[in-house]
Amino acid sequence: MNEGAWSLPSPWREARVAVVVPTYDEAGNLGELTDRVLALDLPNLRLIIADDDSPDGTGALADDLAKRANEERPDRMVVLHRKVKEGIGRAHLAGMQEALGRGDEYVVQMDGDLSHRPEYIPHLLGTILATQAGVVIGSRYVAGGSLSTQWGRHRRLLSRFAGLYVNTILHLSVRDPTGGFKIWHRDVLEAIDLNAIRSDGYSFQVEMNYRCKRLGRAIVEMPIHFEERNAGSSKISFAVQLESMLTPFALRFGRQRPQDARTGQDRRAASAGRRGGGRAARP
Ligand SMILES: Nc1nc2c(ncn2[C@@H]2O[C@H](COP(=O)(O)OP(=O)(O)OP(=O)(O)O)[C@@H](O)[C@H]2O)c(=O)[nH]1
Ligand SMILES: [Mg+2]
Repeated sequence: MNEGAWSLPSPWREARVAVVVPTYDEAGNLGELTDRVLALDLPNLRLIIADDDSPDGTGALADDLAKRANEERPDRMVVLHRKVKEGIGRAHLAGMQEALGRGDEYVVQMDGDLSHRPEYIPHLLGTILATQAGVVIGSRYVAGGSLSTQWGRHRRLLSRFAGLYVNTILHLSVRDPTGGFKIWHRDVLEAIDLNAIRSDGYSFQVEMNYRCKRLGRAIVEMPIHFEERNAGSSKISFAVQLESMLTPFALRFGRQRPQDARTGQDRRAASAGRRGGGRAARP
């Protein structure tokens, strides 16, 4: 068993949880990550790796690890081999769709560089089960949360600014809206219409929070300690940063998708009902 990780009581520990990890050149981290995730006391956990044909051989390594894991239980570890590097958002979407297709009830998303401690996964699951939130975010910026001491002043400021920027435009009221360690209820992922997500890169995190809030589902934050990446290097490019700057505007002021328009109509009908003139008044 995984030292330092929670054991949840039954029936929570038997929940069907998929852990989706997008990887691009994470060969130096994947072995340890897989060991730590599969050592958790969650017997129905499935690990899904979404690799974009990493030049360092992460995909082949993942296949070897999966072969071993699946001797214990079939499909305990699934590897998606994607042909081109399309961004972390697209890789997450592929992993989420795989999880939904396999009937998993909760979907965790985490990075493959060990910045996100796998031992928090039972905490995330316990929190979503206890609160019935749509999504629980492992947050660096709520009380009890913390950042690696290796993060310099510039990086801390940038991260804080990004959070402020996103909250100002989208009114999310989330302390860590750009955080990437989360757990979702499958019903929210089904309601969101994953095919309509516009983000390719890191703005995926923000867009998903926004969609969740538009559905009227709660976003809950749980404190985590965020580590510096273990091995390898960051994949954040200028194009990805630009997308992160523009996406909040596109979400807030861009053309609404049919799903959002419906939500808007429902809201208008409900407020007309409250004023007494509508036919949508509820008992
Ligand atoms: N499949 C896939 N994974 C990606 C892509 N871009 C990033 N990733 C993975 O997404 C996760 C987060 O990427 P990082 O480069 O660590 O980004 P970050 O954590 O914001 O940056 P650092 O703090 O510098 O590590 C890692 O597991 C990456 O391997 C991509 O285009 N495709
Ligand atoms: Mg990272």
